[in-house]
Amino acid sequence: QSTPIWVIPVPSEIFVPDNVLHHHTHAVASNQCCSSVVQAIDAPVATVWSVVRRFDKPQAYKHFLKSCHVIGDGHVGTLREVHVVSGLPAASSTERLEILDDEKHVMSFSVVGGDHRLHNYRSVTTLQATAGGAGNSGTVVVESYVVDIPQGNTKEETCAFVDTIVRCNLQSLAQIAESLAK
Ligand code: A9S
Repeated sequence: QSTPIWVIPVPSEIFVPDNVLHHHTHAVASNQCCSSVVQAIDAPVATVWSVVRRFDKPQAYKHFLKSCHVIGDGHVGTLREVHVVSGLPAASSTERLEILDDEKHVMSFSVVGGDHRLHNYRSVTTLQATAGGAGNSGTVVVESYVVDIPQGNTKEETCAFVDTIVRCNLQSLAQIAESLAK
């Protein structure tokens, strides 16, 4: 049995207030890995949040997903089953809403099943207001995750795979929020 160690994967150059940082502090066992992706967006927090909070519609900005079916009322504990576009080593994923905080702008989900290799995946996404370009208000999104390292893969391979997906998702989120804010 391995004892989990606590990991804060957010780079220290990014200022994250303590009440937000504690959401990004994960218990990570030796068979798991943990990392984060940070994305600046030139749109107000409210605009970015309007996209992120839709647990029922992740395919709005996650282009690797082609459909989503929700079981539940949108509160914590709601499940969704997403289907994946072809070309990935996955077909579907069943995910549980863990946190949806409309005041603090924190959302979290965990993977509870499905046909893929990312077992026990859990991610947390937080939004913070910043001074954006030209005096407009902007947003910094931090998304951190922890996941089991699949059999036959290294920690580095696993993090590289997941970081790529999360980075694509957050770049797409930025594009959508920035066009909504125009
Ligand atoms: O959906 C997310 O926010 C993040 C990730 C890493 C999702 C990964 C994924 O849905 C695939 C895109 C299908 C890739 C899962 C759960 C497994 C994969 O292999």
